[in-house]
Amino acid sequence: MFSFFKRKRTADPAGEAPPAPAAEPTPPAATVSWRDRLRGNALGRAVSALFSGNPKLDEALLEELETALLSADVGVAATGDLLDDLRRRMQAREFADANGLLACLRAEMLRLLQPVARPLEIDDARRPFVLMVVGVNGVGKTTTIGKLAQHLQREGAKVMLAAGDTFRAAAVEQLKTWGERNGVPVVAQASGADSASVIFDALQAAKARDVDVLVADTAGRLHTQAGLMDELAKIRRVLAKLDPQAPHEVLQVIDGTTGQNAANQVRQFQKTAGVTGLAVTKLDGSARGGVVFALAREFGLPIRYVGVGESLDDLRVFDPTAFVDGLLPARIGE
Ligand SMILES: Nc1nc2c(ncn2[C@@H]2O[C@H](COP(=O)(O)OP(=O)(O)OP(=O)(O)O)[C@@H](O)[C@H]2O)c(=O)[nH]1
Ligand SMILES: [Mg+2]
Repeated sequence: MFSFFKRKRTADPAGEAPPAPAAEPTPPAATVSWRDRLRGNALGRAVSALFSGNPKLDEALLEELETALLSADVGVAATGDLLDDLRRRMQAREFADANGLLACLRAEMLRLLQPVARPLEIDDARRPFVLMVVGVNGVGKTTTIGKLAQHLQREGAKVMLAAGDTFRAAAVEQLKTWGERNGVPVVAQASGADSASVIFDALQAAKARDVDVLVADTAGRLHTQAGLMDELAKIRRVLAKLDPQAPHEVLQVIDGTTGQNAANQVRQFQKTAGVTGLAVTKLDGSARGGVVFALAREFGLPIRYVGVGESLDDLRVFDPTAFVDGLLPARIGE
C-alpha cells in the first residue's frame, strides 16, 4: 500500500489479472498531531485569541479577523476572498454566534485549500519517475529529499538520489552520508561539477538499475542569480534527451516562514524550472502559517507536502482538513 504518494499503475504485467486500482492516499499515521505541531503558529494563535471571549458578531470582528489573517501572511487576495464570503454569510444571518462564524471560516479555508491538495502521483508508465527539487537557499530541499526518500523506500519504491547541488561544497557529502546511512544509492561527482551532467548520469544509472524514483537535489538559488537559474533550464534540456517527459515532477520547496516573498519565489521558479508542485516546510515553530493560503489562492499549484518539524514523520502529505483543524480552535474557548 502506498500512502506517501499515489501510485498509478498502467501496465498489465505478463497477462496477470489487472492490478487493483490504486488506493486513495491516506496521510501517514502521524505520531504527533497536526495541532501540536502547528500550535506555535501565529495564524492559529491570532484566530484563537480573537474568538476566545465569544465576541459579538459585527463588522469590527470581521475587521479584526482581516488584520489577523493579513498579519499571518494569508495575503491580500486570499484574505479578501475569505472575508467577502464571511461578510455575505453574516449579513444573510447564516450563523447566529461567533461559533457559527468560526465554523464558516473553517469551511471557507477548506474551500480555498482543497483544490491544491493533489498528492504526488507516481505513474508506473513513467519509469524511472524523475523528481527534481528546487528552491532558494536553506528552505529545506535536502532535508525534504531525505524524508521523502525514506517514505518512498518504506513503501516499497526503489529510490536513487542525484547530488545535483554541486555548488555548495558540503552538499554532496550531506546527501552521500544520508544515502549511506539509509541504503539509498546516491549518484554524485565532485563539488564544482556540472549539475546537469550529474543528474543526467544519475538518470542513466537509474534506468540501468531499474529504479522507480530518482530524486534530484539542486543548489539553492535566488532569482537574481541568472547563471544558476539558467542551470535549471539546462538540467531540463539535458534530461529530456534521455526521457522527453523528464523531470516528471518539479517540486519547489518553500520555507513557510518566508511570508509574502514566497509568492515571488514561486513566480520566478515557475518561469525557469516549470514547477509542478510545492512543498511548504517549517510550518511549525515561528511560521505565521498563512502562506499556504496565499500560495493556494495565487497559483493553484498542487501542494504535495508540508513540513511541520524536523523528524521523518514531520514531512506530511498535505491534508487540508488536518491542516485547518490544526490551526483553528474547534469551538470557542478550545
Ligand atoms: N523546524 C523545521 N525545520 C526544518 C523543516 N524542514 C527543514 N528544516 C531545517 O531547515 C534547515 C535547512 O535545511 P536544508 O534541507 O539543508 O535546506 P536546503 O534548501 O537544502 O539548503 P541549501 O542546500 O543550502 O539551499 C535544516 O536545519 C533543516 O533541519 C521543517 O519542516 N521544520
Ligand atoms: Mg540542500
